[in-house]
Amino acid sequence: MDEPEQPRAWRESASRHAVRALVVVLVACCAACSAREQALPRDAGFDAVEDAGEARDAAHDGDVGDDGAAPRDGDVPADASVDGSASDAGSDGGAGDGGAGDGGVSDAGVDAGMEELLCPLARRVPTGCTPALDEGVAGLCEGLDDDCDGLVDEGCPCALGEVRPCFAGPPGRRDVGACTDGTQQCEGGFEIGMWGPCVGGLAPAAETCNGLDDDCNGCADDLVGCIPEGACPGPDDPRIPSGTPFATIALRGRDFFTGDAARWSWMVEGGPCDGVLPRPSFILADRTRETANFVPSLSGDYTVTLTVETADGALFRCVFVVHVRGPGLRVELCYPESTSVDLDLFLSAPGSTSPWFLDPRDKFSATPSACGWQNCEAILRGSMAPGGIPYPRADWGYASSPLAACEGGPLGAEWAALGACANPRLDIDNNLSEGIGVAENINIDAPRDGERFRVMVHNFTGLRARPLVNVYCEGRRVATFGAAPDEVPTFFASPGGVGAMWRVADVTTRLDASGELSCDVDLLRPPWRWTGYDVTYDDPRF
Ligand SMILES: [Ca+2]
Ligand SMILES: [Ca+2]
Ligand SMILES: [Ca+2]
Ligand SMILES: [Ca+2]
Repeated sequence: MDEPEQPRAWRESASRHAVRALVVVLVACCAACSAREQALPRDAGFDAVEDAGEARDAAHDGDVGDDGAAPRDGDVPADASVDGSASDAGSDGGAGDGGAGDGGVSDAGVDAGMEELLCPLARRVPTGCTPALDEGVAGLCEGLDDDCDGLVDEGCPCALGEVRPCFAGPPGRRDVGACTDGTQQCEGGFEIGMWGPCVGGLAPAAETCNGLDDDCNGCADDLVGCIPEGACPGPDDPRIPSGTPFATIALRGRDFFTGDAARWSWMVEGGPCDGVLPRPSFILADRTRETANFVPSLSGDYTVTLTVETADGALFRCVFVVHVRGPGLRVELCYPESTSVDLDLFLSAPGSTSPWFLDPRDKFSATPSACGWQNCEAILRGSMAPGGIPYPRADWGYASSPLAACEGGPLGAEWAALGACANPRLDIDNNLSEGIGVAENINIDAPRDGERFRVMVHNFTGLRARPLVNVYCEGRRVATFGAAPDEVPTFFASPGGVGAMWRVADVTTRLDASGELSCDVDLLRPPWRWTGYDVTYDDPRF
């Protein structure tokens, strides 16, 4: 539901004629200092990048301005007052602000004088904001912030742990310009959860001179005097690289900036495990060079920021999202205590209901019917009883994947010695010797239709830990369990027995007629209960 555009005459006022002179002065000034107008100001230095980042963060936090762009702070140069942000608020009618409320009469006059020049009314994209409402009551539970109050799907019920796409800006601006979806997860602890904040992706942000429509109003670089020295990519731009875990992704600055560069700077932000792990889940090499090399270890969305300090001291900035997609089903575990506590991830064989341990008193007697450290890594370890039969490799009838799917990982040399990547496989093992502070994951590159897998996390070392589990289906995160505020409350092992087990969820894979994979994920509750996680101590049951 788009609000009607206000007629131009509506904004005319007596004072407008007085400020027209000011507009002329501003335009003249801007033409005379083009370098400063073409990008963020020199004196702001790289701090301006931080400010811009904060503005974008603010948009993610739901603090959406009247026109849907992130709010500006005091460091933004004077010319910002005539860019698309304030101006299109007036013409859109804003998000219910009546159109003339912000900035006062003289601002409105300046904006009105410039806006048609910078972004003609016919091209401006309406915000699509509805009047304030409860989106749950209204049944508007579609991943959009319909009423532009900064909350996506407030009041809408969901299944705890579910993750889905969302857009953190005004609905009309979705997929316009730089704008692209992020994700939100269902939180709340009870049987019926509520949608959490929409994070990642790109919401409308302050317009900068970079060839891209940053505030997603329909006009790129609607700034006075802007002549961009490059072109940042929108979400579907073929210049945005994509990739798979462990493959090196080249981030080429020259694909985006063509002017004279004094300094290059790259920054990458990862997914939920990067908020938990003591070190990044990716490598970013050559981060101050024209071409940086980025090696992710996990699937998911990574937000990349390129900042170029131009030869004349201005800043040119691009922000875009790189999608890293490992195929099939991927389950990953990460936890903040990963440098001092050894948790292990297990995935049951399709349809299995076997107890997780052969001997209820032996925490190293994991069942051979589940995939874990004992039978799913490149090198197999342990035996089913002290001095007994070694574990055979988990073989659930899947073909192996080409070596390229795993040889870039921490156990790449071991997989290379085997000649292929097994399925299922545990390709990153967090342990307290060779793998400290990393995520742990189990992959099945080509699961079949209708298979059900149970995910379990084992704490055998005793100390308390706060595990977080992500489920990816064809490279898209579809569920996250154990993230704040829904952390596993008590997860420490007793000294004897098999320790603590968290039965996280059952994942059922679905293949449609075209072979496209989807996954149903069902959170597991304790038997006969509707709340809490299914955590046991010294109980090996499935
Ligand atoms: Ca809302
Ligand atoms: Ca909604
Ligand atoms: Ca714009
Ligand atoms: Ca721009």
